[in-house]
Amino acid sequence: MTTETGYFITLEGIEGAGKSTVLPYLAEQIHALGYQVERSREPGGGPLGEALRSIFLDPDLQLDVEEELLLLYAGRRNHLRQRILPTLAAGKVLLCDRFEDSTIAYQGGGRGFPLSRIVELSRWAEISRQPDLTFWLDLAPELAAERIRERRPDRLERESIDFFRRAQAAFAARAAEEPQRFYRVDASLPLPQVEMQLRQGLRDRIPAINGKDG
Ligand code: T5A
Repeated sequence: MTTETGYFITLEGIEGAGKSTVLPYLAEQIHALGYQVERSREPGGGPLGEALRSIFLDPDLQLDVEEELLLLYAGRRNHLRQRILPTLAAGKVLLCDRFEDSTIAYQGGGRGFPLSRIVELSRWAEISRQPDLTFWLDLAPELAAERIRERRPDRLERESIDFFRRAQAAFAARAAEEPQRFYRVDASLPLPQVEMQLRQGLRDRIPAINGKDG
């Protein structure tokens, strides 16, 4: 590796936007730029987060938003300390399916929890590192719901279409506030065109190393 610190790259968007589908492609493209890549996800990623993920998504549990936030931030702190920061310090790319923008979209936008209190909790949990690049897979909630119609819904997927409209609006607001970090991808297009946009975003935002150009 020629870089001293790696890159933290996240994928965001509402359910069904295509994050899990494109993650392996994106990892390949990052590798082609000359980086070692580790994939991760939230909820999950670290040992504690993975254990909490099944609780968080359990459709048989009734959690209020405060309980959701406490689970998310316990897992996120552990993920950051034990996985994200060591990976970046080793000069690698950490590619993560969702991170804190999802909390702002779902618990903030979707559930209406005050943003200032999420920020306070994030500071308290010492979430000191934000992504360098965030691909926002932008897809209308109606189209996204259509794509995941067949599967058994987890706890969040049981929410109303209005919940996902509010989450979508929160992602759009984040992307507008931080254009230098966010890269919007039109996720309504066929997969090859979605992949083309991701490849372009990487080329625009992440320098190739070791003489490779992706
Ligand atoms: N959550 C998470 C919070 O509330 N707060 C937080 O802070 C965090 C971190 C995570 C849940 O937790 C919530 C958000 C979520 O509700 P999850 O299982 O990880 O749960 O859920 P998602 O990340 O949303 O995963 P999904 O599988 O639901 O969505 P994806 O990964 O975006 O979509 P994907 O890739 O599975 O694709 C869905 C379908 O669409 C097809 C795929 O083949 C698949 O069938 N598809 C396309 N079809 C046509 N054209 C394309 N371009 C397509 N791309 C994919």
